[in-house]
Amino acid sequence: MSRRHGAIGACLLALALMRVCMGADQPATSPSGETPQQRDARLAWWREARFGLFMHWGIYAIPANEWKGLEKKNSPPGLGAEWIMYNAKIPVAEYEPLARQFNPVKFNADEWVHIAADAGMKYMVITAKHCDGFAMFASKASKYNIVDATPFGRDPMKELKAACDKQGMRLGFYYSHSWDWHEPDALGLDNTWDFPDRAKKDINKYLASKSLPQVKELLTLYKPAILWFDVPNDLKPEHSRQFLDLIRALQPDCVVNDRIGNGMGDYGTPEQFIPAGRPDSLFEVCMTLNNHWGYDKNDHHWKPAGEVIRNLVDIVSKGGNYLLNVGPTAEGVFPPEAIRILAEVGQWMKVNGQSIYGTTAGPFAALPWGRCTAKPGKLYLHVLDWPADGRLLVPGLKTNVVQAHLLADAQHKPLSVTRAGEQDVAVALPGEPADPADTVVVLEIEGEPVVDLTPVLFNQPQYRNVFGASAAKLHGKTIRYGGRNMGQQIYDHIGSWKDAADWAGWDCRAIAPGAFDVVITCKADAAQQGNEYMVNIADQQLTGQVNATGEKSTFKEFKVGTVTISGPGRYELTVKPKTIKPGTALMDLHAVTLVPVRK
Ligand code: FHN
Repeated sequence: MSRRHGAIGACLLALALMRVCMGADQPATSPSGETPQQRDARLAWWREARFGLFMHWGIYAIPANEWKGLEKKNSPPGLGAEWIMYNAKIPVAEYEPLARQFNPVKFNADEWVHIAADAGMKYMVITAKHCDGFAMFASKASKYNIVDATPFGRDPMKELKAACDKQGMRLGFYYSHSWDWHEPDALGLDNTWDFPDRAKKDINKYLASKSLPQVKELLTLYKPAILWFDVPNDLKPEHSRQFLDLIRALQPDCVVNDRIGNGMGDYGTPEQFIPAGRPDSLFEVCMTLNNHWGYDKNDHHWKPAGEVIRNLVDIVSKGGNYLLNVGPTAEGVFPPEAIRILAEVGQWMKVNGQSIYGTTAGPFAALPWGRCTAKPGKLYLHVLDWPADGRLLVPGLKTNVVQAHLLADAQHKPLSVTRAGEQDVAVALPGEPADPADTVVVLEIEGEPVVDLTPVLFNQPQYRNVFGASAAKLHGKTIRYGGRNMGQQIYDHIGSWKDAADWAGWDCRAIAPGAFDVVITCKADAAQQGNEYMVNIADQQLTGQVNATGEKSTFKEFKVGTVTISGPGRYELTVKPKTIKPGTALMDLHAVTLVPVRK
């Protein structure tokens, strides 16, 4: 495979992944001709569910991201185990024999469903066919499947469906409808080591002979609640339409993700990151429990249960779902660490589930101590950073609070609630949190929450008042809000700030006098070193100099100085360039943080 092919592949991948992983293909109008009411009814269970299990399982679990003894250095970060065929450019003739070794005798569908249910998950999505082309179900369309090509000979999708129905769990299938490294005519990020001549490839042939027939089989044999397609590049609108028409004909209520392509899905799928702001359409964040989708025998970077709970709360507080992934082993079991962590998450969900299921995004802008989810007449305050002084300020809540209690307290012993001025409420909390990961305070309120969304400056030293790029008002011709990149360190930012007249601003409200250290989080390359900017608030001005922050995507924090807010009131925080060296942009600014100075 020539260097040129490699380069094309790599940028194709980056582009395709960037688009889908940003959840870019958001549906404008309902592509299935449904009325908004019909669509809402069809998606109601999915919006209520909020938390699901993703499983990447296939014959790639056998090499477990090692090939010929070499741990395969992953091409794109985190895309390893299920990508071993692509990353190691394994010929079909060498990869297919893995099927003859695949015999997951320890597979127990009831157990898998029980682990998910016990973790508080309401639906499961499993890889029926990943990009390696191997079907994990009884497919007549291709003999390259688990029933016909393995010693196992059983159909795990049939068994999972039965177990899900028994335990009231919804089952969905991941299906790679565009990419297939086993097939000579598949496109997308294709197999160029067995089938180098791209010009000869006819995607319609692959779709008609394998992809569409297998999706039809999945719909007919297992009646899935969800079809979770993956990177749709090279699929034209008429292709996505073919899949959608098939689904609407055979499983009208099936929920479909945006990666069906061409704006024909029901929801966006940000991958491995949580949107900073609140997307204005349905979304589901998919994320690995360690660093890999498929089983990787060397990956022990497990997210602790507390991190999983906080991710879930962060996502649900923005109106999203969380699809958390596990890669089962070739024997057919979940890694023990995954089972342990999911059980711990389940403990929290057993106490706090009502603050997740069927909730909507909370009404508040920024809450330095945590997040908020809502139901009619109730606000669930998720306290992730317990106030050392026991005073939980609920900023901008104008609505009358009827009662407050800890969700974990079965007696619902009332907590003392005081109104701090017309706009704010304070709840007196006990000394210690019930759960350090997240302790939920329930506020029962009169009617719909009415909230002043102007961020409030918290004076309690433990809280940081973060004014993020996604919330800034941008002024000028060149200044832009920038997305994210696929990497572990993910930062959104204000960038391409070339015009010294351009500036960024945030409104805020102080409820008491106080001093704050001003810290900016930014990234800059060597050329930007020396650019200068001014931070203004409350008639005070600080001048800062831009420092280079190292290689490509390193964001760093810099203290610019200290400001003093003399008293309650509304203020505007601004960042304006002072000098921008010719041919450069000021910097990439992720956030300005006002940190209360400890007295
Ligand atoms: O390449 C795949 C990857 O293997 C995995 O399936 C993820 C899950 O969302 N999707 C693609 C990368 O975006």
